[in-house]
Amino acid sequence: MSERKYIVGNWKMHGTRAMLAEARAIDRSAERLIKVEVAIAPPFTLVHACRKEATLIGIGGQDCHHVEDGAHTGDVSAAMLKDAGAGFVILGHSERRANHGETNADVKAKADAAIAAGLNIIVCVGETEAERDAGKAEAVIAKMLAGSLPSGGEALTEKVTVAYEPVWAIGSGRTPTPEEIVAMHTSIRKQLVKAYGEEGASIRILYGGSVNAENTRELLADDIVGGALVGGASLSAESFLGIIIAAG
Ligand code: G2H
Repeated sequence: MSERKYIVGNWKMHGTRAMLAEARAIDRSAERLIKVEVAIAPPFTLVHACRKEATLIGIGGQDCHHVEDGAHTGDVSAAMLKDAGAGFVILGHSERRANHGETNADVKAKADAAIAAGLNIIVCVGETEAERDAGKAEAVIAKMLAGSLPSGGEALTEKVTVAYEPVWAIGSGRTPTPEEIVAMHTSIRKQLVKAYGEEGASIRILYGGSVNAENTRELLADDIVGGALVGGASLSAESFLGIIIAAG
């Protein structure tokens, strides 16, 4: 692995203030791990506290609304996340798409709002098992990307990261083979160049789905895999640091 990998912990709906100790421990160790860029996305309620506890790693949100403020009970805007100390936001995670009916158009609107608010974005895409079995995975991902990426062209490329998370690999303990990951990342790279021109070649593409300390080295071995979006194994500093060390 020659490039600096980007390892992002997605805490999902896990964590009360007791979890701040994990953020602090990750942050202290991340200082020594200069070969790896590290970030965590805690629940909204912990974004500000994590930003205060952890000064070296990136802190982000897991979703945002597409308007800045208004009568949207229960929602949080990109500007609010930014104000709380977030530097990025994860958008279009398959759990948002499945549980909240988010469409590609919704994700794109959120992406545009996040960029306008000064946040970087991680746009998630992934096929279901049925789509993969039907040989449609690459076409499905291409459509998701075309519909979900923000407007604005190549000036945005350093603000955008794509996470490839096959739905069937999420929290299941199953992963694609390294060859399957490289094939999909290569396909995504082509789509990014199509969308953004040559600048699209520099957009980071992460793999996500059942990443752990044992499989990180193998799954991230190819340079085209820019890092990992990690769920369950990011919830303790010990297991997350195992992944960070393996990625470096
Ligand atoms: C995929 C991933 C993090 P996990 O959702 O985004 O979760 O590593 O638990 O499969």
